[in-house]
Amino acid sequence: MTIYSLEELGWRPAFLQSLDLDQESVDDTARISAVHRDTYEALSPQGELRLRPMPADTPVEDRPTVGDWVLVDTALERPARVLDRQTLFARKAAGHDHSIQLIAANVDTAVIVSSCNDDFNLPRLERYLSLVREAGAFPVIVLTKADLTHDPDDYAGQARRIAGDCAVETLNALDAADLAKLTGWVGKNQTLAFLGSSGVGKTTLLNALTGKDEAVSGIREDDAKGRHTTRGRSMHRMINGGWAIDLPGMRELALAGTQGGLESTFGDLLELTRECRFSDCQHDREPGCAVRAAIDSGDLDEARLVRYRKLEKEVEHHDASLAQRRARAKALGKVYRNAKADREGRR
Ligand SMILES: Nc1nc2c(ncn2[C@@H]2O[C@H](COP(=O)(O)OP(=O)(O)OP(=O)(O)O)[C@@H](O)[C@H]2O)c(=O)[nH]1
Ligand SMILES: [Mg+2]
Repeated sequence: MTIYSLEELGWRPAFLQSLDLDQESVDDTARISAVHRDTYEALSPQGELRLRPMPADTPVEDRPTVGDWVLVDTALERPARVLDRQTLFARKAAGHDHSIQLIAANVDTAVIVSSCNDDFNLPRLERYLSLVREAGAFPVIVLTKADLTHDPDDYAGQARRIAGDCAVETLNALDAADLAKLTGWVGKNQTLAFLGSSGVGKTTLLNALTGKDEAVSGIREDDAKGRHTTRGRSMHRMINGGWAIDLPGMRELALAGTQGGLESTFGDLLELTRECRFSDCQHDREPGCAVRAAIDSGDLDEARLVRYRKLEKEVEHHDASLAQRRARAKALGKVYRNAKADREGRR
């Protein structure tokens, strides 16, 4: 068993701020390296730990996800709490209750993986970019399977048009020489995570960077969809130092509370809207509309405006529903507290 120092595990001085050093010790911290249904695996300078789940009533946001630093309750062998996160990937959980699902935490670089085949999809790339920018991580778009197309540059060109200042690389994940295109993006003791649909080569890339042999499997020939080979979330040491997080392929990525991420992903478009004559311009037929002018001149793809509106609506809807849900929960909490106070004769 290899033991890693706090620094090697990705510890940053900023995490100290979330410890109460009078009562809590850095020696009791650990980093979550895998999340299972009923246990967590964690790494600390003391070695590998297996931790029990937190109490069932712990809110989702307060439960650890892969990459999290936790303070360990050594007596109960479970995380006592999660230290403040530097970055957090979260999405709207499936279903209608607007709850959040945590994906990974404390990631420095997010590799958004798609392939030079039918998986390639600009709206999806824009979703991932918004998620990563909202999380505060550094995005890189990697288009795998460049060896299976005649024109990888065409895919790269399309991605670059929506990527802003995010780099776009095309590569063959099975070719070791191509991996140099990736390693430049990962600093010492930093954490990298692979995001993308099933079958795009996330685990293939992770295996190449870590020397591990995690399961990969072929995709369906007819529609290039993967088989959801990776089921869990786990963090692995890379050969050159640092950590790589493998995640299951995402079937859908519904955005939640990513207004800021959306704004930076569509910065070019928002810049244009500021040049419109009317501040409340809807970019339909108003005179002096800079967005329409850019569409007419071919500088802006109209589809990008449509996609922005769709995502904006999605995020606003989620935020509004969440605010409503919180208000209801707060009101309900007040009812309970008053009822309790009544029972105890305090009112
Ligand atoms: N030719 C070629 N095959 C690739 C490339 N990248 C990945 N593959 C193959 O694509 C298939 C899927 O790769 P995985 O690494 O399992 O994909 P994944 O993204 O981890 O998929 P899930 O775990 O299901 O989310 C495997 O058969 C890989 O060998 C590439 O750049 N070129
Ligand atoms: Mg995988």
